[in-house]
Amino acid sequence: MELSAALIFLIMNELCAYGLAEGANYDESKVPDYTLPDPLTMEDGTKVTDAAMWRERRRPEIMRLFEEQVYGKVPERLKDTTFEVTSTDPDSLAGKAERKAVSAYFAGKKDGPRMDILIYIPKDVERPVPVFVGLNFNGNHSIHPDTGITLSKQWMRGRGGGIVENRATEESRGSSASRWQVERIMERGYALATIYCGDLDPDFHDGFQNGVHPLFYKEGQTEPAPDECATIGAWAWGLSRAVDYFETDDDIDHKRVAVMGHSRLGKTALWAGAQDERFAITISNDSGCGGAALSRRRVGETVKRINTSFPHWFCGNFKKYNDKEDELPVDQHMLIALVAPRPVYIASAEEDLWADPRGEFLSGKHADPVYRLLGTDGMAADDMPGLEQPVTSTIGHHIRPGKHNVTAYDWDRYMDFADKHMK
Ligand code: GTR
Repeated sequence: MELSAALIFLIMNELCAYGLAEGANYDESKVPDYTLPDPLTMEDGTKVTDAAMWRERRRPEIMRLFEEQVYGKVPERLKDTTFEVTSTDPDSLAGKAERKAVSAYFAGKKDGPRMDILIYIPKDVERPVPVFVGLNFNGNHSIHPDTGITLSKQWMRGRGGGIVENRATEESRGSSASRWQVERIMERGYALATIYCGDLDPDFHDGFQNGVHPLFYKEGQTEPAPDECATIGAWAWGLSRAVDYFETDDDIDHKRVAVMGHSRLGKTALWAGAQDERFAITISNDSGCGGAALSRRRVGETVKRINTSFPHWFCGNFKKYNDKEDELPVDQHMLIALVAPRPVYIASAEEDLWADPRGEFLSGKHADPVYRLLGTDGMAADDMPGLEQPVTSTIGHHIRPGKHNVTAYDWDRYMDFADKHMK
């Protein structure tokens, strides 16, 4: 892609993130009639009648559909992967936390593909500590001004910079701090682990050469097959690799891991939580199209729009559903259902119309029958709640005032939810 085209692409996508895209529908009265696939009816028409049938037959069927048609298949962990704790500071954040930096070397070589996990562990809390894990957009050094965090050397998604040679600067330390609320998380007794998504796959389309994909290729393969994972799949794979690491770290409670993500990384958190049952809680912050929002509503961002703006996010087969949402064998309520019976939380923002807050709520609601079949309280709200009225049943929800973002309010609700369901 030429530099100028890349710039226009980035600017257009930023505008979309704020709900300004032209031609999108935001009018509830113009939502087309649609029929959702029933999570509790098998493809051959058989009804799912009990938990065993869900677990043994319907869940694997839905999983396969999401793998083949939406996000693409991912391999298991790579057998050569090694982890190294590269630094620790027992007294970071003015003595409130211990900071650890861990590298995962996916091919077992320091100069090969790797991801760096930044971990803060609160002091004076009994170990092992429950943890929130999430990918970040702008490098581990962006989540807090702490100068002990290594500045990422990876490609960065920049504002106004070139798409190829865009690197982090010292000034970008702490640039996303408001989205992470590190001190608040420490005060509430949770550890926080984060990884730059670009370590797994830089967020631009280069034909899947510069991320982890080449590690997955068979001999002679140069790009993913139409049913193999693209960028979101690779990101989600990385989150599971972080859990592999937690299983080796006595300070972290790998049975109490909450995965959280915002927007494109919220889509990723949902897909990670759906696939990997080691995530005890899955949290979607403003994940929108291809995340929590129902595709068939076509409100805000649509399947065609997302596949056009971000051709590298979903697997090749997903493009078949551009303007053909009704032909999808799944919709996003079934992604939520894959998380069942584990707690899941769907958060929206009032002004984030591009992500279709109502469609996000509805996928939680339409996953409720599966949660109930599995013996939980599902989603304890019949209609979409008003602003700042969190629902804390096994399918949790809130909508807050304001824009597409992660705020202290969002984090406080996630920690309330984790206190209730994970502590
Ligand atoms: C937008 C995109 C959304 C959402 C958002 C983000 O441009 O259309 O699907 O992922 O970016 O990740 O901030």
